[in-house]
Amino acid sequence: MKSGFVSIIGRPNVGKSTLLNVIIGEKVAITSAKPQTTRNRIRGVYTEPGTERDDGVQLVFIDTPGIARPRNKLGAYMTDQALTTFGDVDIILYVVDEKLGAKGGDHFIMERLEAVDTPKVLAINKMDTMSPDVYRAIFEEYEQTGMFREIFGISALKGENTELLVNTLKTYAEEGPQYFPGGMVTDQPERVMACEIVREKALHYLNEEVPHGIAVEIESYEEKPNITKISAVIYTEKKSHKGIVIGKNGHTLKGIGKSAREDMEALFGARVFLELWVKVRENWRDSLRDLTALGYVDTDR
Ligand SMILES: Nc1nc2c(ncn2[C@@H]2O[C@H](COP(=O)(O)OP(=O)(O)OP(=O)(O)O)[C@@H](O)[C@H]2O)c(=O)[nH]1
Ligand SMILES: [Mg+2]
Repeated sequence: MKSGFVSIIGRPNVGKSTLLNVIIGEKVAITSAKPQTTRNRIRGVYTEPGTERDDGVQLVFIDTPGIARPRNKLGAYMTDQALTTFGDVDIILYVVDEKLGAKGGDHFIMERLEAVDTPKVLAINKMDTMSPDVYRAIFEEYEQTGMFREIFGISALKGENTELLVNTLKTYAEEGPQYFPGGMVTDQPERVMACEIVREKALHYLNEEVPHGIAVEIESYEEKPNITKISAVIYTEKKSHKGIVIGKNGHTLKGIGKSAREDMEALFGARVFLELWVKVRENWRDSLRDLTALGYVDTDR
């Protein structure tokens, strides 16, 4: 068996989680049009069984939160989740969607990348939105840095060139153990996936600063023979946000609940009864105690 770890890193909203999902062929990470969607490291496992002639390959991809200047303790945790993978993986896959320096943060990331010996591969994503001239300008700029073993233009959304990217990453895998069983696509438990699905729908239904202050916690999770009963709490960081999440006549909360339930039923292959509550947890993003309770502390290091 050949195996390797690949960390997917970059600024917020460049399409890292969308890329992970297309590589794995299943939705293991939530995505949204709003930046700072991913908050934890998410492992997605790509396995190709061996044949009589070829070795099998397993690539463990680690999707990470977008690297940005932290504004609170949650932000610091998120950026740390990404940066601490740099020295621990076999390949760093840096995803960009604009010219170097178009947004603050790229130079910071490049400096950090330069400081580690880990091989780096660049993916210029969202090619479907770029003219060939724009693409070429981005390509040349990054190529001149001499930091990347390979540079790919891809569209994660359309699945363009992603197979070629994976085939190249496979060549970096080395003789090693199979870390996860063949059929396993992620190590996230269903409870965690359920929280993430609710958060994704909240990101979709809510605007401005409200969705970024949302956290979701499972209160009870009961698997019965023909239905899974899930009760979850949506926390807001301000009192005024609670009413916004509920919406007029409970409309917003109903919408979040309905679409979350539909996604859970598809993912778990079971009927789901989902109950959602909204509670206030003031300024939880800056409270170490709340962050610990909500799973935003490092446990696997
Ligand atoms: N047009 C286009 N949009 C894309 C592409 N890849 C991702 N997107 C969109 O970009 C937005 C952000 O995608 P995500 O996958 O959530 O981005 P991310 O890098 O994981 O973001 P964070 O988790 O916030 O760091 C979503 O609206 C995606 O649909 C692409 O190849 N083309
Ligand atoms: Mg993401």
